[in-house]
Amino acid sequence: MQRTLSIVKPDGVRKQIIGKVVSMFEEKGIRVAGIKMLSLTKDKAMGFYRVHKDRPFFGSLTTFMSSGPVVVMVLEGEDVINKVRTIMGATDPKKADKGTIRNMFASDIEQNIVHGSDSPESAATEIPYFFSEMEISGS
Ligand code: FUP
Repeated sequence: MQRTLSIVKPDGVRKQIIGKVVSMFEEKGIRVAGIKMLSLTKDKAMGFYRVHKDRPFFGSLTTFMSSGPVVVMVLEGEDVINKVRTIMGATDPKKADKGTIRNMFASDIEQNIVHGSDSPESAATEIPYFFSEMEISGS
């Protein structure tokens, strides 16, 4: 059993598709083990995306991520990291497969609705960035 960190980004919350995103994960047998809404400060967004700190889009991305509330989730299941990334689709919605979250709902490469950890190592740092053990219900 594997865990990953997913986020419905501020554009997803503004578009009122929190439920749709969660459903698309649950319909594939993925379990929600932790979930909450919060607003990221610019600093907290910069900390979360620190691996991208030298990229040209870092300032704009962290301003966007702190522009409104987000929903952070711990998702659980077999091979959940890869499954979630398949359901999300490619980072750039123009390249995302049909029927993926980003294909259906995202407007551009920055405002792309959803985040999912890209590896077990990322999940291991991203989950505790938002959740204490007490806030995660193991299956
Ligand atoms: P992903 O794992 O699909 O979320 O993609 P990355 O880790 O490569 O990028 C993280 C976030 O940075 C993306 F979700 C959106 C943003 N980004 C941009 O704004 N512009 C880019 O060219 C690439 C990524």
